[in-house]
This record gives sequence, structure tokens and C-alpha cells, in this order.
Amino acid sequence: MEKNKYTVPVSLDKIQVTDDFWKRKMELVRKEIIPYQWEALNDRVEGAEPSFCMHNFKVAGKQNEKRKEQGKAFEEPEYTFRGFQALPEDSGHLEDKFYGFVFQDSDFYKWIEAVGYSLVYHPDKELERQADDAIDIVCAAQQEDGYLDTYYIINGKNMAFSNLRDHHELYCFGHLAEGAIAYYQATGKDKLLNAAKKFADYISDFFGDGEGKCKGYPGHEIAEMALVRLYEVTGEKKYLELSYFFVNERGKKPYYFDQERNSWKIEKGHEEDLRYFYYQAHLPVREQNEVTGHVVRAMYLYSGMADLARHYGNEGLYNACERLWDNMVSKKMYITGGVGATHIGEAFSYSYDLPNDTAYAETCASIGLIFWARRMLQIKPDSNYADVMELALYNTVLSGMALDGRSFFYVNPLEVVPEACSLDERKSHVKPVRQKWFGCACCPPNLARLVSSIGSYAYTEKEDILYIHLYMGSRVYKELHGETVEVSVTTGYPWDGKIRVQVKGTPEPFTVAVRIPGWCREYQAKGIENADTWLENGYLYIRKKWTKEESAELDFPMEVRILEADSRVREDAGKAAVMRGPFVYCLEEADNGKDLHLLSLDVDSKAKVTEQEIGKNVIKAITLEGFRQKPVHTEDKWLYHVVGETQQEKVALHFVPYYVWANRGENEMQVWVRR
Ligand code: FUB
Ligand code: ZN
Repeated sequence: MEKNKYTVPVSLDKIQVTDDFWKRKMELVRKEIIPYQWEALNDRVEGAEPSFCMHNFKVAGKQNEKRKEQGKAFEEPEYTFRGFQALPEDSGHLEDKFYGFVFQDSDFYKWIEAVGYSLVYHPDKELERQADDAIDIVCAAQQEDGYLDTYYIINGKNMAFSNLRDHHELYCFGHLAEGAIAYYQATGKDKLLNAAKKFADYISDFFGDGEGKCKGYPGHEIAEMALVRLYEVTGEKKYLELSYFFVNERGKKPYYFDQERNSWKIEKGHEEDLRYFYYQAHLPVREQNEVTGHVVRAMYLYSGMADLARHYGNEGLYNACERLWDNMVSKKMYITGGVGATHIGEAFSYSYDLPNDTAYAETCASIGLIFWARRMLQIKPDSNYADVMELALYNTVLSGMALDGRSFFYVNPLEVVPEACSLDERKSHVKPVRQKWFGCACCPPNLARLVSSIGSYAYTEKEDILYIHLYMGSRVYKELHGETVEVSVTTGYPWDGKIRVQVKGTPEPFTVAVRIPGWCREYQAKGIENADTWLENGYLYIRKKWTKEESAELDFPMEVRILEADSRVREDAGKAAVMRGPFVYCLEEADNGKDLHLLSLDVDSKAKVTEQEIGKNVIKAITLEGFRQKPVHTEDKWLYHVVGETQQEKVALHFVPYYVWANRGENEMQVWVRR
């Protein structure tokens, strides 16, 4: 692998998203999610589980003030092992204590990251003032030495970094760094960035190869990729090296997590928990071949590994990433780009185990998958990565948010019968309608930061090449030999596969590399007659000296496709799923009546594509022919009877894109349909 030969995401201030689809989503983040989350972080949302996030920062700040005033006389709190700290009985009187999950700080960091991205495309003085005030509160909690995690500041800092496996200080640090960078890049204000650097310095003094330094690594990854980003922004090499250290230590024997347990002051008997594959720490990362354990952790680790492979030109890390990617896509990913088949540990299950009605498929997991895909694309532009990125984005990620941006899914199943969610304990994680907020509110703010920075996933660049991985109406400004080249994309995507890429005059030859979507059987490209063109790893490279306002016209016909699963996926045997363009479709009770399990699809029928309005959004619906089995209710004492002729009637099956499901109240939904 050649070092530094890779692409970088186009920075957000060089991209204007102009199309109705994505602009609308970004506006929902700006107008709905960001203000709503601010209220949530301050526990002002009636009926929602409190966050305690800003409360914790304020308490830590007060404690810090006392520490400064009293110096050595300050009595540090005596730490006793704790995890989640519940809402007190009388919630009207919060004490000066830490409440909520150990990683509650990260909710603010994700919020500020989304705020940063949003400010790039929509400057807003009032929001900036609110963010600055909040940053003051957060920074007041930071210790003189740079440490910044309210859970330990409030509960007893003497135990800081004593439980890397489960207590998320390094995870919160990672989000702090990412949020601080986004805010700095948007506003030029570096207060939070300096706080992140100070904490990073503290961490890099604490951990590392040197004698007496801690040889641990994060239980919940993200610091790995955040440190790389911090290095990219500050040029401080030790951040990159620390990330490399964390990744290299992971999975070495003796296991660090075994060693640290001795300091937890907890009873023995937790051996059951010692399944380190859950933390992707069962083997050194270069020896890992199978995606395992908690999915969000895994996605963030692999993203960090790809970042390091890129910076160090490290084959071992890159090969591991490739193997893990192939393993995930070929054995453990839902058709919707969802990952995580079991709610037990929010984790990957065994190969081909992809149950539809008990799926976990956390929104954050598919967001993490997108982070990883973009990093793989930076190393090697290969449309396989972009295809999966697109799949996860238009299906599992978008389904995480209601069309009005006011409620969210954490879990994204492929089949739902509402009553089962309340009556069947195995499905209690599945919600039939999106929720206003969550006590563990990782997904909505993660969605906000991804959607508001979507342009940087659509475009990457290097020297004289611009890569287009995702199609959206937009304008991009690219530096080429000291001049700015404007590239605009006009399209009806994701509903229509016609794309016009217009380049406004380049001084020298310039290459636009466009992805040929994997779902497209035959495409057409016009306007490229006088260019050098070649196909490589699923991209069409178009190279020429563009004269004023020349365009390439691409046509990726969006045919309705009916798919079946590999026969090893038992849950999908005898079933089919419908796709068009990047969208996976589903049946909803709202269009097809109750008892979706009685429906079957005629896979040879001709599809009709029509427009439909759902929640003020015009979508493309698909109608196919099928059958509804007549209900058979046995009158006998038991539920069974001898097989007879199937009684069924012909019906039209009406499919809508999976991401819009549950926007018309509680109802049944099904992606895989009997055939
Ligand atoms: O542990 C922090 C976050 O909470 C994880 O990333 C999510 O899966 C949820 O468990
Ligand atoms: Zn989440």
C-alpha cells in the first residue's frame, strides 16, 4: 500500500446540497432535531426520559470550582463501583450527583457536532450563542490536568480509567474530539477543540508503550478514529500514534480487560462476561476474520483501523479491514444494510442468522457502517463499499427518523406485528412506532450528525479527481491547479436514476469518477465522447479538459427488482423482497390490510410504479400482483388440520420504501414476503 495516495472527503464548506430530498432532511435536523435535542439534554422534554447530560456537566463544573478554591483541602469523593445511575424517586429535586448512563456526556458532543455541520450550511447567530454558552459549561467541568469525564469527576476521579471495558471515558473523549473539530471547522472557535486537545494530551500521557504507562484500550471504540481526525486537524503526531497504540494493543494476551478487573472492587463471578469477542478484543485485530460482538463498537473499530491503514500505509490493517468487510456483507448484513441480528448485547449473531422480527439493526450501527465504508473508499474507490454505504443510508439509517424529524427508531426490524412488541418479551426491544427520545439516546444525535454532513460521504477527492459516491443534487467546488472548478450534479435521485454532471471549464484535464450503482443492470453515459474514459472497480472515470459548462449525462434505469436471499438465510427461505434503485420496499398494513403473513407475491407479475404522498413527502410506491390466503380457523380442539387445497384470492400488493414505514400510525410491516 502506498502511503498518502488516498482520497479525502470534500470539506463541507465546498459542497452545497440543493436537492429536495436531502435538503429537506438537513432542514429537519436543523429545525427539529437540534433544538429538540437541546431541550432533551437539559431535561425539559415532558414525558421523555431525562438525559441529565447538561446537569452532569454543571455538577462537575461546580465540583471543579470547589476543587480550585479549596486546593488540597478539597475532599475528593470516595468512589464506589457504579454503572447506570437512576432517576431519583423525587425527580423534582436533583441532587448534585451524576445521573444517567456512564456515557451521558457523549450526547452533548454529538449535539455540538451536528450543530457544527449545520452552521456550515446555515449560519445562525442564536444557535451559535447557545452552543458557545454550552461549551462554557462543558469546559468548566474540565480538570486542571485535562481530564474530562463527568462520571468520574463527580463520582471519584481516583478510579478514572479503571474500567476501560465498560465505562466509556475514552468513548466520550472520542465524541468530544469529533464534536470539537466540527464546531471549530464551522466557526473557527477553538475553545472546545483546546479542551479536546488537553484531554487527548492527558490520555496520551496515561496510555502508551512507555514504562509505567497503561497498556489498556477502549472498551467501546471510537477514540481510534477520533484521534486520527484530531491528528489531521492539529498535525500533532502523538494523537495518531496513540490511536495506533490502542488498535495494536487490542486483543493481545494477557488480556488487558482481565488485568483491570482486579481494580474494580467487584465480586468475582462475572466470568460469564468475559467473552471478549463482544468487544472485538478476543484476538489481535490483524488476526480477526469475523465481525463479532457489539456492532457499533465493531463499526467504530474497523473505521479506526481503516484510518490507520491509510495513514501508515499498513497492509496488515487494510487486509483485516477487507476480510472483515467481506465477512459482514456476505454473512451478517440484512438486505436493508442493517447490522446486528440480536438484541442480546446489541450484537452480531452467527453467520446467516438474520431473523426479521427480532432484528436489532441499531440505527447507530448502520451509521457506523457508513463511517467505515467511506474510509474504505478513501483507500480504494471500489463501488462495493459505496453500494453498501448507500444501502444502509437509504434504508436503515433513514428509517431511524420519522418523516417529520420528531421521533426515532433505535431498532430497525424487517417485520413487525405491533401486539408482539408488547406481548412477547423476545421482541420487547422492537417498537412499532418511533419514540420521542430514549434514556440511552445514542441514535438520534448520531443521525443528526450524519445527515447534516452527508455531502462529505457523497464526495471524496484527490489531486485532479473528484469521486462521486452518492448522487444528490448539489454543487461542489474543487481546487485544481490554483483555480476553483465548479461541478454541479442535477438529478431526481433517489427516485430517478438520471444524473447530469456539469463541470464549469477546467484549466487542465480533470477527472470525474462516477459510481455505477451495483443495482443497475445497464447504464448509459452521454456527453463523454471526447473524453478519456475507463471503468475501474465500479467507477466510470471521465477525464478531459472541460470547456465551459460541459456535462456528462448518466442514466441508471431504476427497474423494480425482486430478490431472494442466499438459501443459508433460513429466515428468508421461500420469500422475496422488492427493491428499486437504492430503496428496499416493504408492505404495510395501512396499504394492504391486516395479517400480512397471509400475503404472497407473484414474482413474475409486472410492477407498477406510482407516486404517493406520505406525511407530506411524495414517494414512489410499487404495486405488484399477489395473493391473499383465505383465513382458515380450525373448529377442532387444536390448531391444525390436514392439508387441503389452498384457498386464496388474487390481490394487488402495495409496497412503500422501507424508510417511510410507521409514519401512518402503528401497523404491521413486512420486508420479506412469501412467494
Ligand atoms: O454504549 C454507548 C452506546 O449505547 C452504544 O454505541 C449503543 O449501541 C448503545 O448501547
Ligand atoms: Zn444508537
